[in-house]
Amino acid sequence: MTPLNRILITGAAGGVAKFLRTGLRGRYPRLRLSDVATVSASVDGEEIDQTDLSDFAAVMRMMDGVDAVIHLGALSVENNWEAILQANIIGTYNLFEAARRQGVRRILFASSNHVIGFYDRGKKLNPWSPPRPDSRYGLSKAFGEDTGRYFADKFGLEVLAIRIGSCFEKPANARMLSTWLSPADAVRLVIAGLETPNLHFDIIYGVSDNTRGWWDNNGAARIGYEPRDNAEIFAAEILGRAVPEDGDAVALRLQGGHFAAHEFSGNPNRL
Ligand code: 15L
Repeated sequence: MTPLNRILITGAAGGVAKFLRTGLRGRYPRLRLSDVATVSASVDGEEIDQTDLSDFAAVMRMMDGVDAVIHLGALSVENNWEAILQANIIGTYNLFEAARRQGVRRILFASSNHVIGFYDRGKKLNPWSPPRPDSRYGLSKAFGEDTGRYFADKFGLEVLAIRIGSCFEKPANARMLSTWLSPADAVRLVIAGLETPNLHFDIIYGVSDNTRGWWDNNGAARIGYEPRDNAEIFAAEILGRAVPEDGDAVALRLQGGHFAAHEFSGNPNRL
């Protein structure tokens, strides 16, 4: 594989991008950091770009000279349809289309566990379990995964969809003892995704090696991702709290937690 010169990170002002920006610094000659919001000043090798992903001409300019993309740019929680449509649906399509036209080789698409958020917590899922989106946000991430598969099959882009669990400094509640992706594992995962030699289209879970994990992530080995962290070191502290996780019966039952419970109506028995 020819060396990667310029990597583009969209959504560069967000939390996950901040972990990656630090973790990837110095590994590739150039990191182009793009967001619709202001991204803080660059250090050597970093290029700052401000692009609204729903503006195709701007996305084409952003993509110029890029070898691989880490596509984090999106609304990262539930929102109204119009907002999700512009940022996550049209924005993602524009990103793939501009990448194809500009000859980008590889895209890592930041998907989310909310693609499968309507499954019960006990259910062991693999990446090919049928989607059960728990929100308009989760639905947009399912669209992004399918968009990646389409561009891989049709045009030969190399695409990895990473279904991120909960990527934060520490797990915040009992649910995240299962879904946590540590910042260091996020960096390991992205490096593996960028550098694995044989990729057509794949989906893997972006999760650490959590004792209470819900997902079969054996496919991670295919791309050389070996998580080293485990949320269990936080279990005693979190489970010892008076309320280890807040939420109603639907939130506490389903993998998607609050995202699944938000706007839920009717009888939970139908699930
Ligand atoms: C996500 O997809 C969100 O972007 C993030 O804010 C968290 O809520 C995470 O999922 C999660 O499920 O914990």
